[in-house]
Amino acid sequence: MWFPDEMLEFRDFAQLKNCKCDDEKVSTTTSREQQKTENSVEKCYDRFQQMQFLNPRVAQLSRIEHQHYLDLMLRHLPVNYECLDSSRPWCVYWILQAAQLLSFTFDEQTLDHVVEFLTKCRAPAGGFGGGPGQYAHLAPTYAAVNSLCIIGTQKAYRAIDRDSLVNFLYSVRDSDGSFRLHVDGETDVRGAYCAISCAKLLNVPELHLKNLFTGTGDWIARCQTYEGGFGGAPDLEAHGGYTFCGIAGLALLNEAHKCNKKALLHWTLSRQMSYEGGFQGRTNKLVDGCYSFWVGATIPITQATLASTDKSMEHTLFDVQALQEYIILCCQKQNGGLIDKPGKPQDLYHTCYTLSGVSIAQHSESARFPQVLGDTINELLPTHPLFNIPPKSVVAALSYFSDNSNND
Ligand code: FPP
Ligand code: K
Ligand code: ZN
Repeated sequence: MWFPDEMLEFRDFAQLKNCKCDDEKVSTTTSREQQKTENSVEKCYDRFQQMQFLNPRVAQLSRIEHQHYLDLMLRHLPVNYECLDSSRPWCVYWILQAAQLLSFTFDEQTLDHVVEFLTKCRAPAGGFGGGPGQYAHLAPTYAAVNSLCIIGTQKAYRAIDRDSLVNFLYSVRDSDGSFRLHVDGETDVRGAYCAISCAKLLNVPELHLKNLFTGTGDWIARCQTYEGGFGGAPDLEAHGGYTFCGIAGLALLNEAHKCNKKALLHWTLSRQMSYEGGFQGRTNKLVDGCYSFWVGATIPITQATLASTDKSMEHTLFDVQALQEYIILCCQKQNGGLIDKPGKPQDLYHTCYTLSGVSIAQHSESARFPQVLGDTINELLPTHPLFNIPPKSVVAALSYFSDNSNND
């Protein structure tokens, strides 16, 4: 139990203005974009300072509106989602994960329909495709497995054919331990992470884990760059999305020692923007709400791998208050859904990953109570930083798929 007087208060935004970008009198496209973004964020912070006593709702997460948005989207996607036709299990996952963070549950019949839909996405030779009849691909396989484990019913677990899924994982593994996203497809660290995450969550037997992931930790470690973050593949630019995949993959394999953890921590902490409070995805780029999770989760994961040797790792090293300020004051749409940055439209991906990041910020502190900013209504349920599904769903899946169960 925690107490309201231990809640985090919003900072003094007037004072914060000193942290705005200084282009040192050299105006470039990058510095102009940065200033434009800071100005749009400043408007949100100014509005909050003017309104907070008149309308306390400006400091609140609009739970009802977000729930309504997610509910509507699960039933009917608007036509502009056509470009995500090969990512339909992702849409399902983003909705289910965001809803559970808000403690919003769908009725049983709806969830049964979701399970039936994901079953249709299953490929005959194992794994899931992006829609019914599509080829198996590691990304929708990860999204489908996570979705079914969030649903967590017998029906949902039975919709995962673990044996054929393992065969699919072998079919996309290369001899150096890297993974292609699909047969004959491209190789990047998303592939390795999705494969590892599915295999670990489904409690795949040790012998398969050994055969599937021999060399994978070394391959992932090769994706770490001189900056400290990870690129999509060896010799590519460090980026928050791939950095999450890299360290989460290594942590799940218990091979985090293969990368430079101190350099990684330094790089991730440097991604938090001094004025905006949210994270950027790479050096010299703009703040974006989705990195609240990709970078936000990387920090406690990396700290946990350092924890046994370093006392200072007991406290979250990023500014969990500033991150929540950015999401609550700058990334909510009035009619529901969350966004990348002010001026952008809401979408499911950003709704999932902004809320997931806020949950990480609130719960990763080893304090007795969650670090909730502003109003008690802003408290979200926790998420497992390595899988990004509820911790209780991880425990339940591991138990259902334990070796001695008769599910195969
Ligand atoms: C750059 O976009 C983004 C990428 C190159 C990919 C990022 C990767 C992820 C988000 C991870 C995906 C993870 C899984 C598990 C599938 P951009 O140039 O539009 O954005 P930026 O300016 O913020 O870099
Ligand atoms: K972006
Ligand atoms: Zn984004």
